[in-house]
Amino acid sequence: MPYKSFKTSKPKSTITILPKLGLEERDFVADFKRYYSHRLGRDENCTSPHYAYEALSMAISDRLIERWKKTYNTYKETDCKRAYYLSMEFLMGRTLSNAMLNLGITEAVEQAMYDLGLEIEELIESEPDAGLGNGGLGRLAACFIDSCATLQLPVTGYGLRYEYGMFSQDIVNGEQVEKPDHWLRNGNVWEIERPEYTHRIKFCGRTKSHIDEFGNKRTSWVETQDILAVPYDTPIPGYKNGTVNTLRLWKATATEEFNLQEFNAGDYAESVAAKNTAENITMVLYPNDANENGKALRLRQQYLLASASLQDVIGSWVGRHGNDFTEFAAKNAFQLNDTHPSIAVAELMRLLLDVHGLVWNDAWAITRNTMAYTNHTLLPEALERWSVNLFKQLLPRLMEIIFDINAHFMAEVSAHWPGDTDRLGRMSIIEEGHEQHVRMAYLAIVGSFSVNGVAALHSKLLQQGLFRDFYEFWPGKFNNKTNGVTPRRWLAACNPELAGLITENIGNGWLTDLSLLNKLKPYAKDEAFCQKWHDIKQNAKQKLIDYKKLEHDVDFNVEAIFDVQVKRVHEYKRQLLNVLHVIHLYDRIKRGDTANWTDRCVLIGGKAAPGYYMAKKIIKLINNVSHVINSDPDVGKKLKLVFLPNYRVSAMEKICPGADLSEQISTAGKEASGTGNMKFMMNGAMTIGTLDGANIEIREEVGDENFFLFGLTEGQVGEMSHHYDPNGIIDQDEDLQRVMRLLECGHFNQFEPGLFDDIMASIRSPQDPWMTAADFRSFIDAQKRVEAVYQDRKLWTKMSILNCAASGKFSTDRTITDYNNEIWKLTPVTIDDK
Ligand code: 26Q
Repeated sequence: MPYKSFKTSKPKSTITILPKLGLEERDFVADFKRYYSHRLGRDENCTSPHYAYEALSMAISDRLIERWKKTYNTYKETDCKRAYYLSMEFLMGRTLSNAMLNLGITEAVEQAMYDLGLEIEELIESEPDAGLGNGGLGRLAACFIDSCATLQLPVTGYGLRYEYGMFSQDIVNGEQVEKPDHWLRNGNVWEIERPEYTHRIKFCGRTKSHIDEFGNKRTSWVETQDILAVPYDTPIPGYKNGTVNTLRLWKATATEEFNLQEFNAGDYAESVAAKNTAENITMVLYPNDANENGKALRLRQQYLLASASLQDVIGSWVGRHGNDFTEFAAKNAFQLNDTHPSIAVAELMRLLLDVHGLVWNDAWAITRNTMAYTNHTLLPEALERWSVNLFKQLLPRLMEIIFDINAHFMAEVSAHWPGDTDRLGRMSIIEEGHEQHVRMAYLAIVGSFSVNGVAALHSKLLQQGLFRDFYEFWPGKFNNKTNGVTPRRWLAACNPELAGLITENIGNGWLTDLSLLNKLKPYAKDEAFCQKWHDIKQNAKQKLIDYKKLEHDVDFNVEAIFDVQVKRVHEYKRQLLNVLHVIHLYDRIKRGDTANWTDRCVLIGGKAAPGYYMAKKIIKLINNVSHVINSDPDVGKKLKLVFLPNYRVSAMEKICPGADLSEQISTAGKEASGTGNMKFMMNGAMTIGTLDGANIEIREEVGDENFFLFGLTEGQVGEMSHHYDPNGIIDQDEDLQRVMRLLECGHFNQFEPGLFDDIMASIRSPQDPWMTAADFRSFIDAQKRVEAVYQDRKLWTKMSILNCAASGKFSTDRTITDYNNEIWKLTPVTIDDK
């Protein structure tokens, strides 16, 4: 009977078949109104821009999710090779304007908000930064996933959903005060919780072995204390191409039975506390702080990321291929963002051996053919080491596997260099000593098919220094991938005026092929174009002043050179050298040595790790010097020094368009790459810098005549360290003597005696690894060359244009193309965006 069959057989679900959402002004007006009124329950009496921001974001998120689903299904159907970017940090910043730009709806949305009587700028500003990273390494991960989506590459970002991001920085009496950053307080409209993809993560317990039916030793990890990893997904749109990739961040939660066990034992309070311990794991982002090294909670975080992400990938593999892993390495690649997720090497072995029953050699071949490791530092003190005792207690099964990996590896080394026990000791993943430690970088190198540095010099120094033995063993494993930044956020979105002028003249191809900026070169000779360029730069400087006026009472002068150094505060980055220059200029003014003077505004911003004593002192010094200079009537508009509090992604978006001079003044050989240098260059700033990190490549691209070079080379630094005599240098240099005298007589700490003694001692120490005194003279001279050029406005503008024109190499589209061609080897997947 037709009637009956109609009632019993369920029709195929059509619940997700929807007409495509419109992208016109009226569509955004309608959707905005519905969300604002019916979802958020607000009306015209609500004055907070936050809800308007939410309503607009929900409307835009709908458009992302449509394309997201399509991308997801296309990847599944094509069964393409995939890559996964494993990172403890994704420093995403704000999402709204980036989503508008990449969907190509900026104009329609701006019109819609205008129609509604709303100020779009106000909505954009009410979004908190997603500050889930410390600095360069975290922001690089964010730029990378933008480029992967733009290049239509099937790449997923895996990270942690910290409840508290990078602390927010207040300056109180010139000192840094940290405030927790509860960025999720008002919810996050861009993420979707997916509890159905939760994974179980084991900790502690013990291991138990037996021999299986084939005579293989099998191990299980038992009596563990488990927690759950719940994924939250954020859509990552490509630039106008219909691709929307995924950033999947894990949140730790307690298991039900974990609580129940305690509860049954009659201790209710203990059970709630246990839940807390579990949820603590993803509570807070660790600041990049030597004092935080070796903390058990950090190791728990790292393991949670590695285990949850690998279980996720393997789970979906087994869903498609069953327990057949023969093609796994051909279809999957994991990029490890520094050693932070490198426990993944051992965890992949554990999953393949203990959970999926593979034998050692097969599991090891798969691991070694899927993992790739990126190093981001040359500072030996920054290399991660974990105490073997802590490891054994927290992750006993992983520790066993690492010992086994090391035993196999030591056998390989012995076979290659028979009898070379020194080398075995140097290369061992286990560092011997008073206490044994696991060297995570070595684990990462041994377990990967690719090891790269992040700029040409850095990669070369890794091969010749830190990883020399490994390079001799496996020269083919080592390669360079010079960093970049996404030109969508760092030019198109943050500097629409400059972007508009560029597009007007050379078309819009540069947005996805930044090398096309070289078409700007001939315009450096075009007077009308130069005038427009200059006006836009001056406007951006004025906007920066207006933005900062809110916080400062300093009288800025747009005609002055805007000299900017923004980055984490670290001795090797030498904010101190910058301050010495400022004190020198101040001293000249006070002495009346101001013939042919160039006005200058020096802006310095950045956070110090909470436990980094010297970095905090440097911040205090900057603020004290700033106070003295800015309130001295003799100085007037000739010189200003301002410390910009709470430097972060959204601050850089306002700062880089308005910078004339970019300070990249690290001690040569210490800055792996730098990426702020690239953002400034793209926005037409000139660089004053040492031959360090990517500065070298920036100078190569733009030409020596368009770069202000100073300082010792990496080789000279190494050479000089054996006989470094800062006091001799100071005695020989009248200017430096005067600067030191001002510092030493307490001119900048009149009511705080002794405050800067440690800073002065560091400059005068023959052991000063940063060699600040050594580069002083050369820095001052380079700054004089800066001033001479700045006084020739036409020449400066020409050089500014040429810097932007030569910045094409520093797009992450180029970087990711290199990662893909040389490491991942993925095929781009076109998403039908009709
Ligand atoms: C380590 C142990 C415990 C807690 C935190 C950490 C930790 C966290 C973050 C250690 C290092 C970092 C971040 C390092 C970083 O940002 N490095 C920078 O990476 C950039 C991208 O490659 C480079 O451009 C910079 O030169 C490099 O300093």
